[in-house]
Amino acid sequence: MSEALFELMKQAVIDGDPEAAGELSKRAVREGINPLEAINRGFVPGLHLVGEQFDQGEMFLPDLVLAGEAMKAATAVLEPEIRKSGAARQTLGTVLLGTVKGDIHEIGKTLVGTMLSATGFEVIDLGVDVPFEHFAVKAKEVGADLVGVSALLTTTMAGQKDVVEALTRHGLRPRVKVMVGGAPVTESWAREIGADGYGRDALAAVALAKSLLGK
Ligand code: B12
Repeated sequence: MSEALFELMKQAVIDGDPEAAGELSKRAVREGINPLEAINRGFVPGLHLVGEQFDQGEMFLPDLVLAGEAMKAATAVLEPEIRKSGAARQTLGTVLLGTVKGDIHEIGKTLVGTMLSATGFEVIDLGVDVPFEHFAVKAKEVGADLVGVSALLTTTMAGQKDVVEALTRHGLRPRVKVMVGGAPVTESWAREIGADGYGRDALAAVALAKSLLGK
């Protein structure tokens, strides 16, 4: 039964229909469907399809924008549910999160933040288009244990390296750990830039954060 709902969710993103995406999310909550599963198996496949079609010149920027709006309408309903389900209440550590300078993709980064806080981390989200130095200044200010850096564009990935370097310049490495993620990012890229780890998705990010902080 959830399969049919997941298919409607995918279609709502493809159609760029925030209203339908919001309604379908509410329906998922009513029907007791796991909110992360609704995101990952319902809405995200729609975004992947839109991304592919955009890449192939079959969809255009307005389609991408509307797909993003539909996804945000869905996460506005589902992310609070994920947070509610967070059982752990002790703080596992402080995580500073942001998308690198020049990059305004926020959906994946925000989802990672939601999952981390549902697990028991204190999450400080710096938002998108964050200057490299700002990661370091803030990490010092809040006493972050871990910095998570998101990049969705091949052109902005290099900014993750700049963040690692800024943290080093501020004398925060290796005490403050760094994890990176985003669609074009890989394990080998993480190693190459001297980050401590790479997370493929929000669940992997939680596992990685726990292991980096020895939890
Ligand atoms: C929605 C979207 C947009 C929306 C973003 C809306 C928003 N508020 O975030 C808008 C319309 C703004 C947009 C703009 C652009 N976009 Co865009 N966009 C997408 C799209 C379709 C989906 C991204 C998304 O939200 N995915 C869903 C989330 C859940 O997945 P995710 O982001 O990958 O995050 C997961 C993991 O990567 C990981 N993760 C993410 N961050 C982190 C961080 C850490 C620390 C860890 C551990 C893990 C982690 O966990 C997340 C959760 O599971 C992708 C296609 C794609 N398949 O990725 C293109 C895509 C990323 N965009 C692309 C492009 C080209 C652009 C533009 C340059 C288009 C243009 N000509 O203007 C602009 C760039 C603007 C800018 N300066 O940033 C290209 C990038 C190509 C490339 N190789 O660089 C893609 C791949 C589309 C394509 N196939 O061509 N985009």
